Amino acid sequence: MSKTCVTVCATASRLGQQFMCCGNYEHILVEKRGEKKNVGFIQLNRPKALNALCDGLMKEVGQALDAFEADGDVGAVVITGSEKAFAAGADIKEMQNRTFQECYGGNFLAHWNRVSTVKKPVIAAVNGFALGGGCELAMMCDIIYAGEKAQFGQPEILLGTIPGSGGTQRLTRAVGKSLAMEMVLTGDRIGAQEAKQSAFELTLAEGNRLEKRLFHATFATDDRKEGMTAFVEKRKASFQDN
Ligand code: CO8
Repeated sequence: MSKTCVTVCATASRLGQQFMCCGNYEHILVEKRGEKKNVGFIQLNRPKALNALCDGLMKEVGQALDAFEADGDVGAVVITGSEKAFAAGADIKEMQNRTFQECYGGNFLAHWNRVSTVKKPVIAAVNGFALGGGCELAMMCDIIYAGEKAQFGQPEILLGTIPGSGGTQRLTRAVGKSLAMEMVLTGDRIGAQEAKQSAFELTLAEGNRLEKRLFHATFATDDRKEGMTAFVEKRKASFQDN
């Protein structure tokens, strides 16, 4: 199965709209769909935070994936968000006051990549914002179906940090080094059409581990703290290069 094949598809919005509430989850909606109930369906459901990925949400996604992986009736899994946001990134408010020691010592994000280890095909149905960890979550899936209004981006630089779960690695393989560097260094977003045009297939190497440690290292800087605090306080960040 190829990684990060981007397909522009109007069905993404339909997938995002037609769900029923079930399961004992706080941050996601989970059900089995399709005529034969053989599609595992996970909808990120933190609408007020544009589906920002908090630790609890990612734990629940892992639990739902474990259940679908173990369910012999399920042949594939779909992960989606809302019309406005697939996910606007890792939860900045949750990360704002974390220290380097907490991130590094606790191996922050270690369990967040369960999606990439699922043996069954996982499809991301993306509409709206897929930013930071949201873009990374989509890229962990085997296939991305992107609605016309999907926007992919790695805006971590604007918060004084860097991608932490594959943004510098999978994005490079998905859209090529030049565009990936432009996106990571500017925080600029691309739409579904541009993502599709730029997408090509490459294998994933072991840059992810290094990236995670560098992500942790940004928590040792004042600028990372300032970037996230400025976001929460709704003001422009004043970076000091520290
Ligand atoms: N974390 C926490 N809350 C968020 C986030 C976020 N990432 N994004 C949006 N929200 C909240 C806002 O704070 C706001 O809440 P409130 O109403 O309480 O103030 C609410 O969602 C709505 O947001 P906005 O008012 O800002 O909505 P707009 O339509 O004006 O703007 C944007 C939408 C452009 C998406 C804007 O919200 C934004 O820029 N969000 C931040 C995007 C971002 O920087 N993402 C990267 C985060 S860092 C990261 O992802 C590190 C990755 C680590 C690995 C993860 C592995 C899976």
